[in-house]
Amino acid sequence: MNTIVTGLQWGDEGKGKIVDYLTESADVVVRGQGGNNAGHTVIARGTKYILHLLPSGILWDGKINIIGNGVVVDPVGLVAEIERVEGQGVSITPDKLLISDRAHVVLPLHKELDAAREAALGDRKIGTTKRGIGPAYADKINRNGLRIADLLDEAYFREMVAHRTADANEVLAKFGLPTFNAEEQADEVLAAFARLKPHVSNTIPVLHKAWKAGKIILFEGAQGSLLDIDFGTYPFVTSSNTTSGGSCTGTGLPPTSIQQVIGVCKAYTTRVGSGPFPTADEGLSQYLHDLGREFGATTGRPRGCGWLDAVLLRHGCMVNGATGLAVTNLDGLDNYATLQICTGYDIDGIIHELPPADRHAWDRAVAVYEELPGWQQDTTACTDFIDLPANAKAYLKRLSELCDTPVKFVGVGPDRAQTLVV
Ligand code: 2SA
Ligand code: GDP
Ligand code: MG
Repeated sequence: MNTIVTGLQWGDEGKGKIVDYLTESADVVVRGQGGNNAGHTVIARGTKYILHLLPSGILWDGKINIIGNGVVVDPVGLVAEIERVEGQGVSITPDKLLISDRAHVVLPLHKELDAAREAALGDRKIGTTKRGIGPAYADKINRNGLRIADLLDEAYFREMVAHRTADANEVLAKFGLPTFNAEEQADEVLAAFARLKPHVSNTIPVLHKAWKAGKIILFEGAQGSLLDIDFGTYPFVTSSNTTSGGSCTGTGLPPTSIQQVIGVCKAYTTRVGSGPFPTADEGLSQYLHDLGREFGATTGRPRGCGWLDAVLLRHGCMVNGATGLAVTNLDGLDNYATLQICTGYDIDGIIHELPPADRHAWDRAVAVYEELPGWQQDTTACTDFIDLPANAKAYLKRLSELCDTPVKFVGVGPDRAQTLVV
């Protein structure tokens, strides 16, 4: 079955781990949105890999990994990532990694504009990863972006970078920030592109051929549903459609090619960056940070942590059309005597089962909780769903009921092997 793996919260649900796990029985893994803002962690055979632009199927031999048209690619960042992952013993050859010639390019100036805008916003900042994602997508929509195909024509690329740099320099000068030299910028990107060029092609027919031949395709989502530009906690979102629809527009494969959507969520909730977070809990954050968990895989920022929020999951399952759930990090709750699940938001005395659109309503939303008993047992050594403590199974059952979607996988540790099939 061709399957979309998508995040149901604010990113970092463990999508990388689930994609890596499912890759064993897949042929092709494709990313359709986001850029190197993503940080997908995979731990396999004792080695930890952090992937930003490389699809998480890259760790398996004999699989095709595709960076689709909907992704924004920072050529300099991607080359650094390839070199780092190759240094960990993974081969990255042109038959194993394909890059769409329609993907947009993140230029060094996009990163600078991202940082400048965040600084200008002050305490209203989005809390971006400063990887230039917003400005690159803004250029795409504004129809003055550069695509990977444009890098194949060096003279044209240089000319366009000169135009784009002149515009960006006006903005940077206004903020009193250092401006860019167009030639140096083009040189840097073109030098990186020399390493990437053998991987570039029209990836649409490659995907269609695989589909028609009955090969198994996995769509790897980045970020999460509440960071979606349309369905998230706008304006505290990323700049792409992170939900399942983005997998089609971002790859060129149509909805009719997909049979399954796995929504990934943690057994609790995390968020990094600014914006509302009704179930945030200082005690749970401290507890998980003390265990060395929940630090950003791209920036190292500590993630805020809180109780499971069924309002988010309900919305996420709905807009993604989730056919099943992968609940990760169940082991993070192993030591708690009592657990809370948020079943609704109280906004001005009215209970809401779905997230509001009004950004000020979010600020007034008070989580309404249901209490469940913890299991207070180590689950990390469980190798079968059946062996989970009864209270852990009851917690998963309640989670599933609240968002009307069956649990298909459970994570009890970060390693590939710590994945239970229900
Ligand atoms: P951006 O950089 O423009 O996409 O930021 C906009 C918002 O999207 C959030 N965002 C993320 N949230 C969670 N994880 C992400 N990836 C990294 C990770 C994050 C890190 O895997 O840990 O290392 O800090 C990610 N990427 C974007 C971001 O926090 C803003 O709220
Ligand atoms: P992604 O962006 O959705 O791929 O998730 P990240 O890799 O950014 O963050 C998820 C974090 O949780 C990483 O540190 C993973 O290694 C870790 N992780 C994933 N699943 C599990 C699990 O079931 N248990 C534990 N303890 N850690 C997990
Ligand atoms: Mg992540």
